[in-house]
Amino acid sequence: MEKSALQIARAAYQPKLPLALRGALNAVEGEPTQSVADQEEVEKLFPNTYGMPYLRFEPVDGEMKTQQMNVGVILSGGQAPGGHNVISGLFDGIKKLNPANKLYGFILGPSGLVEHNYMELTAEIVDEYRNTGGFDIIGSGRTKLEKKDQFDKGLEILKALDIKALVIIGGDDSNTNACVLAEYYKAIDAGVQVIGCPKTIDGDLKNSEIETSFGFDTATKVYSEVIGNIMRDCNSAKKYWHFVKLMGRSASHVTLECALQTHPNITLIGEEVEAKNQTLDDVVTYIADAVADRATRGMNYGVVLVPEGLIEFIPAIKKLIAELNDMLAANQADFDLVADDNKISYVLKHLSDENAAIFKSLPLSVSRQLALERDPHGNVQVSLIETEQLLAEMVGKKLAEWKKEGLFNGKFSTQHHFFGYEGRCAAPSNFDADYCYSLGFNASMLIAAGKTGYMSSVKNTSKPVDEWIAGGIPITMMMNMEKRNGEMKPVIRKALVELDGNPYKYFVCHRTKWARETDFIYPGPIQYFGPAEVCDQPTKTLTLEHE
Ligand code: FBP
Repeated sequence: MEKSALQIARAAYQPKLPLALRGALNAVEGEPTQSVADQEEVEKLFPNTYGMPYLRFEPVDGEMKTQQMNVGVILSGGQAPGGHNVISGLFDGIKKLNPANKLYGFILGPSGLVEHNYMELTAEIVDEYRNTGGFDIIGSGRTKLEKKDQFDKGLEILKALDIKALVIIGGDDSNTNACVLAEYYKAIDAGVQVIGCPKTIDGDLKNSEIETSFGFDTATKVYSEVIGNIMRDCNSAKKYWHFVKLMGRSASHVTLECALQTHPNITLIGEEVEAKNQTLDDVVTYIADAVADRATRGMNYGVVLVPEGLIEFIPAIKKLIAELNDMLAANQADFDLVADDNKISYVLKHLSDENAAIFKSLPLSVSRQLALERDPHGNVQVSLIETEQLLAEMVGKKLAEWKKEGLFNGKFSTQHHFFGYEGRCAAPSNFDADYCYSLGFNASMLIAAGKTGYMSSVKNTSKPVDEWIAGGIPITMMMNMEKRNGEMKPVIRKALVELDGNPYKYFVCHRTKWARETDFIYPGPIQYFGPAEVCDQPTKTLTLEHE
C-alpha cells in the first residue's frame, strides 16, 4: 500500500499514556453506582451487572502479568477518528500483560461476531494502522445485537477462539448492546467479559466519568477548518449566504463546538429550539431577521450553521416522529405489505389529524425519511435530510415576501454544504491519538482486573496527558428506560447540549455580536507537529466544561 508523506511521518508517533497506565497498577473501587434514571426497572433487567462501583487505576510498584488470554474486538456504528488507536492501545496492553496473548478482530461490526467472520490482528497488521483515521482495519457495521440467538451464536465463536474478553468500540446504541451482552454472559456464567469504549463524533456519549467520546475532537477540527475556509471565501466575495449542515444525529455538540471555533453569523442549536418550543417558521424568521439586519448595513453575506438533528428537536416534528414510531411498531406487518408508492398515504391515514397535517406540510424528501427510512436501531437518518437546503429555501421565500412589503432591501443568494462523512475518518488529532490509545490500553487493564459490563474511562482530559485519570465505569450507570419501536427498553441516555452549561452560555454571550459583525475565525487544518498551542489544544467544549 503506497503511503502519503504525512502517513509515514505519523506512523512513527508514539501516543502518550497517562502516568497511571505506564507501569503496574491497582484497581481502586469507588462508590457503588445507580443508573441515571429508572433505577428499579434497570436493576431488574441487569441483576448481575447493576450497581457495580466506579474503578480508578493507581500506579503501584512491580510488573503486571497475566495468564495467556485471547481478546476480541468489534468496531461498531459510524466511523470516528482514532478507532485504530483504540485497537493499537488494546493490542499493546494485552501484549504487555503477556506476549502470547492474541487479539482477534470481528469483521464489519457486530455482524462479524454473529456470523463468525474474524481475523487475527497481528503486530504486522496493527503497525500498518497506528495513528491513522478510519475503521478499515476490520471495518464497522450497525447490526444491532439484541437477541439471545445472536448472543449464543457469538459465544460459539468466542469459545472456539478461546476469547476471554470482548471489547466493543461504539456509541450509545452499541454500548447499550455491550451492556446487554455483558449481563447475559455473566448470567449464564459464560466466562466472557465485555468492555465498552466511548466512540462517536457526535459527542453525545459523555457524563462526569466519560468527558468526551473519541473522534469529536478531530471531526470538529476538520469541520471548523472547512467552515473557516468558507468564511474567508464568503468575506472575500461578499455575495453568498452559506448554509452549512453539520453531522451529529441528535445532539448539537458538533455545531456548537464549530461555532465556538469559527464565530459564524447564525448558529442553530436543536436543544434551544426545543426548549423554546419553536416552530419551523420561528426558526426561519430568526434567520431571516439576521439576514435582513445585515443587509441594512450592506452585508448581503454570511454563514449559518445547522445541526443535522435540528428537525427532530422542533417540538411539533418530535411529536409527529413519536406517533410515527408507535404507529409503525403497531402496524409493521401490515405496513410491510403496502406497495412503496402507497406507503405515504397509508401513513397519513393512520396518523392523528394534527400530525397528519404536519406530515403533509413537509417536503416529500423529508416525510419519506421520517416515515420510511430508518437505521437498524430505529433512528431517523437525519444525515440524509437536506435541512440546510430546506431552510435556505424557506428563508428565501420569507425575504421575498418582506421585500414586497418593503421590509427587506438586500440580496439573498445561497450556497449549501453538508459536512459529515469527510470528518469521520481524518487522521486523529494529537488529542484523539493519545486519548484513543489510552482508552484501548486501559480496556486491557479492565480485562486484566477481571471486569465486565464496564466502559473504559480516561478523564481529566483538559489537562496534560500525564495527569489523565484512568479507570472504568459500569455501563448500567448510564442507562435509563426509553421507548424504542413501541416498547420501553433500557438504553444509554444521550448527553444533549446543556442550556445551563458553560459552552452554550459562552455562545449565547457572543452570538449577537457574531451576527451583526463579521468576526470570523479561520482555524486552519489540524497540525500534528509543532508548538503545543497549535497542535495539542482540546476542544473549546471540553475546555469550557472544565473551567
Ligand atoms: P455513531 O453514533 O454510530 O457514532 O454514528 C454517528 C453518525 O456519524 C451520525 O452523526 C450520523 O447521523 C450517522 O452516523 C450517519 O450514519 P451512516 O454512517 O450510517 O450514514
